[in-house]
Amino acid sequence: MKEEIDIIKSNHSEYSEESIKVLEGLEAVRLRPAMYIGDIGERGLHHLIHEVVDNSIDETLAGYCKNISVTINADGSCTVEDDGRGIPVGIHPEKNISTLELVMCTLHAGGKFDKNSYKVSGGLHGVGVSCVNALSEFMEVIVYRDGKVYRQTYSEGKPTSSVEEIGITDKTGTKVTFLPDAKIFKTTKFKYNRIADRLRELAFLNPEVTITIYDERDNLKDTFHYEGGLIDFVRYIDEAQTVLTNPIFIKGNANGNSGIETQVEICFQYNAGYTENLISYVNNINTIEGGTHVSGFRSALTRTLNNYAINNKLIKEPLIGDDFREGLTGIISVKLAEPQFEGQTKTKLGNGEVEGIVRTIVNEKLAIYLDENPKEAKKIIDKAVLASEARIAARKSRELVRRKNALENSTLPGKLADCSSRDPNETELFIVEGDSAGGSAKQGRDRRFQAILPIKGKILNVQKARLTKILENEEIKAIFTAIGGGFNDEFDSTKSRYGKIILMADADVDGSHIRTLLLTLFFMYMRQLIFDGKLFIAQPPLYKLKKGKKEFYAYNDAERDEIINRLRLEKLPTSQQISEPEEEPTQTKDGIIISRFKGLGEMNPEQLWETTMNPDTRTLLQVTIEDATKAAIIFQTLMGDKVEPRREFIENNAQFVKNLDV
Ligand code: 0RA
Repeated sequence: MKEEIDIIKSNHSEYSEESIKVLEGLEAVRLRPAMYIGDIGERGLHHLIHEVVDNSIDETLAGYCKNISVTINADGSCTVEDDGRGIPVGIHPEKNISTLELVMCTLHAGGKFDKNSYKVSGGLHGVGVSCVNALSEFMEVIVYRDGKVYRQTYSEGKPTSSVEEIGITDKTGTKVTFLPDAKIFKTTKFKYNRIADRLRELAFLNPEVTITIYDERDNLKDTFHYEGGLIDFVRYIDEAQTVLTNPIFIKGNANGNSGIETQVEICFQYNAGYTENLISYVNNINTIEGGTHVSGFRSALTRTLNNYAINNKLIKEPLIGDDFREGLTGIISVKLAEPQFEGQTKTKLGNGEVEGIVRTIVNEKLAIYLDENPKEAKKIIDKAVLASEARIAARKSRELVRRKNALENSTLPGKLADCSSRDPNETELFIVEGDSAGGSAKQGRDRRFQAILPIKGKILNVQKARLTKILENEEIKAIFTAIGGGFNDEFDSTKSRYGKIILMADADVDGSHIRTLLLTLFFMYMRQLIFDGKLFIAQPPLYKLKKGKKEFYAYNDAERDEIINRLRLEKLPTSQQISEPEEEPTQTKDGIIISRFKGLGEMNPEQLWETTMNPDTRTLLQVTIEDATKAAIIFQTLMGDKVEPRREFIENNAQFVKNLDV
C-alpha cells in the first residue's frame, strides 16, 4: 500500500518516541481533559462528536467522502459513519502495530498524516480522534477498506481487542461508535439541536457532502445537503428578512505560501436592515474574530463598489466602508493548508498572504459581476448612498455626540439599585426582567456587592435599529451607564463597574427571547465583556418541592424526580398543606408538594436569594462568544421584518428557542 508508506515517511519524527510515552499521552488526556477539549461540560461532550465528524469532513475535503451519518443511539452512545477511504489498517513497520490502532490510541497521530490537504481536524481544537477514544468508556471502529471489513474495540483509549478482519465488502469508509465516559463528563446526554446545528453548517460549507442525523432516543432525523452551498447558507440566514438583491457568489483560488492552493468562496446579499452579518470560516472553522480573509473582503468590497459607482456616475465622492456594510449578509469561506489562528479565542486568521488573495479575487470577480448586472449594482449603491446620508446627518447633528457623551458620563440610572462595594473583583450586576422580579431581587440581594437593574419587558432589537435610535432607548442607556465601560469600538471591559454581569430572566420562551435580545446587545456593543468571561446567565429553579418543613429546589425535571425519590426513602412526616388537584401546587400520594415556578416574580426575595443569587448555592452559566454569535444569527431569523417565516421558525424550533439558555 503506497499511500501508507508515504504517511509513515512524512511522520517519521512523530513516531520516533518510545511507545511508553505514547501511552502516557492518552493518560494525560484523561487527567486533564479540559486542556484537550475545552471543558468537561456539555460543550466538551459535543466536541467529541464534532471531532469525529471533522475527521470525516477531512475525507470530504480530500475528495473521498460524500456521505456522513451521525446517530445518537438509544443507549446514549454516538455513531459516526462515513464513506471516505477508511482509516489505514496495515501494520506500521516501526511500531509493529496496525496503523488503525496507532491513529486511535496515539495522541495527535490522526491529524498529521496527509499533509497535502486542508484539514478541519488539524484546526482550532483539532485534538484527533484518539482524544475521543481516551474519553470514552467504550469505542468501536469499523473500517471498510481494500474489500475487507476490519474492527477494533477500545476502552478509555486502550485497545480491548486486536484489529480483526470480520468480513468482506465492496465499500470504503469508517464507522466510529463511542460512549462518552461518565467518570469524565459532567453530563453525557447529547443534545440533538446542538449537533444538528453544526452538521447543517458543515453541509452549507461543503455542498458535495450529504449529512444525516438520527436520534434513536426520540426518533428525530434530518438530512442536510445543500447543492447551492454558500448561496443556500446566505438565504437561510436571511430567511426572515426583506432581501434587496440577488446573492452574489464569488469563487477563486490562488497559490498559498505552503505551495498548496488557497481556495476562496464568498457569497453575500443585501437586506432591508441596517446591520452587517458577516460570518467567516477557515477550513470549516468559524473564525469569530475575523482575520485577514475578512479584511481582504471588506477592503475589496469598498474599493470595487466605489470604483463602479464613480465610473457609472452614481456618486461623486467615494463612500466609506461602513456605508457598504449596512444590511449586508455574507459568508466567507476559505480553505488553506496551514492556517494560523490568533486572537483571544484563537479564532482569528493570521496568515498575511490571505488578505491579498481574497482582495484580488473579490476585486476582479465583483467588478465583472457589477458590469454584467447593472440593475443589481444600482440597488447596492442606492442602499449605500442612503446609509451615507443617514451617517452624515447623524454626524452633523451634535445631538448624537451629546447623547453619546451623556451616555458615557451621565449619572447612574434611577432604577439601578447599586451595591456599596466599588471593587470589580467582587461586584455583580443583575439585569433583571420585569419590575416585580426586580423588586424581589433588590430585597433579596447582598447589597454590599450585588447591584440590581430592572429592565422593562423586551428591550429594543439593536440589530434592526440605527445607532441614533439605540442611543435614545431608555433601557439600553440604563444598561450602558450602569456598566460604565463605554460603547461599541470604545467599549473598555476593564472599566466595567462590575466584575460579573448576570442576565436574569424567566425560564420560559419569553424569558429566552429577552435573553436573546440582551445577548445580541452585548455581542454587538460590549463584545469584550464576553471575551473576558464577565457575562453570565442566572439559573432560576423550575420547581419547589416541600415535604413537612423541608424545602428543596429543582432546576430541571430530572432533579425534581430525583428529589421525590429521595424524599420517599426518607419517610419524613407529611406536610399539612392540602393541594387542589387541578391547580398547582400538586401533591403526591406521599405528601410531597411540588410547585412549579412560572416566573422569577413568583419567588419571594428569600427564595430568589437562596436559589439564584447566593454565590455559595447558585449556578451561573458563563456566556461564550459562540453562544452570543448564535444568538445574533437566531435573532436575524426570529426578528426579521417578515412575519410568516418568523412564525414558522418559532413553531418549528420551539424546542430550540428554549434551549437557547446556553
Ligand atoms: C488516517 C489517514 C487517512 C485517513 C484517516 C486517518 C481517516 C480517519 C477518519 C476518522 C473518521 N473517518 C476517517 N476517515 C479517514 C488517509 C487514508 C489514506 O491515505 O488512504
